Amino acid sequence: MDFDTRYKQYLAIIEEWLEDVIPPEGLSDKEFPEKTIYEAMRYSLMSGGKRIRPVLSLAVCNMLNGDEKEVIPYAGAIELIHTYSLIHDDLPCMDNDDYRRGKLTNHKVFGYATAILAGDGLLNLAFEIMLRETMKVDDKTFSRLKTAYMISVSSGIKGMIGGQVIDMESEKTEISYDLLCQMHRKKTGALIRASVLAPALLLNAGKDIVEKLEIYAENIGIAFQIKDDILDYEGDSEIIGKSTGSDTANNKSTFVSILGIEKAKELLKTSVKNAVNALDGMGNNEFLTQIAFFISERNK
Ligand code: GRG
Repeated sequence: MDFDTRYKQYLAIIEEWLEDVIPPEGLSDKEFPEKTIYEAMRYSLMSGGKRIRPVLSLAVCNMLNGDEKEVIPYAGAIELIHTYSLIHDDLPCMDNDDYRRGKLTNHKVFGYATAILAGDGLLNLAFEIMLRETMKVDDKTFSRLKTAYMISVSSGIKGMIGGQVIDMESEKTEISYDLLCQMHRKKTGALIRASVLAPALLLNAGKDIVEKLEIYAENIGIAFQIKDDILDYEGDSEIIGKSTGSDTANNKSTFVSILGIEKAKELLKTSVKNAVNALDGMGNNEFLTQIAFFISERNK
């Protein structure tokens, strides 16, 4: 099966799952006086992201011959966490963006207060879902617990939130290459790593497999961010669905500003190569290999 068909198959599974967990449109005011929050959550969640994180989880599950049903609640929870982070990141007190995924940002449509609560609502829902899954008592309970814990650490102060803080504090100053890498390993990389490792933990994969997946995840995480910086520098805002050039306009330190565009592109290639090499010797690794290339070749 070719890459696009397989990606679309995973997408269909994820979209169906997301539709199931997010309340539908057209709720009655009488029955749901709080319905604005559902609309705001749905607006951002169902607005056509690439879903690369849950796709990664399903792909790793497939490579390890696992059961998708076991993985999807955690993969989906990561997408909810990712969407909350985008809503909050777009707020005027953070990155102040008007467009996301080709649509007006959440606060532009629903106002600041509702956008903050919609982000909170998605974050909370992710943990409700993971706890609900983890409470099922059987021989997989402990692996589910480890997975939920790993995802909470990855999205918290030691992971994504920590990275966001480094980002905010280093605005308008040129930071060192080491700090740039550290920031992105947390801000962007931690949730990508969690998406790759969640199925491995759920399926109790061996140490050698987890180690290889860690190297793969580290490298695609950094590749993802380098590509993001390259797209901000030379991408097409129509295709990306948000404004470009904001990093330069805001004097942000990026892989492009620190290394220059050519070196950034070289580092992107090297990271993809390292990711692909890490999968060496693992059977059924074609799709994950193609994802590494997809990350570096994407135009949005
Ligand atoms: C607010 C706690 C908090 C964290 C925000 C992830 C993040 C941290 C901010 C997003 C800013 C940004 C553009 C980061 C670069 C990499 C990235 C996460 C891009 C967006 O992810 P995609 O490309 O988006 O997967 P889609 O829309 O496809 O889901």
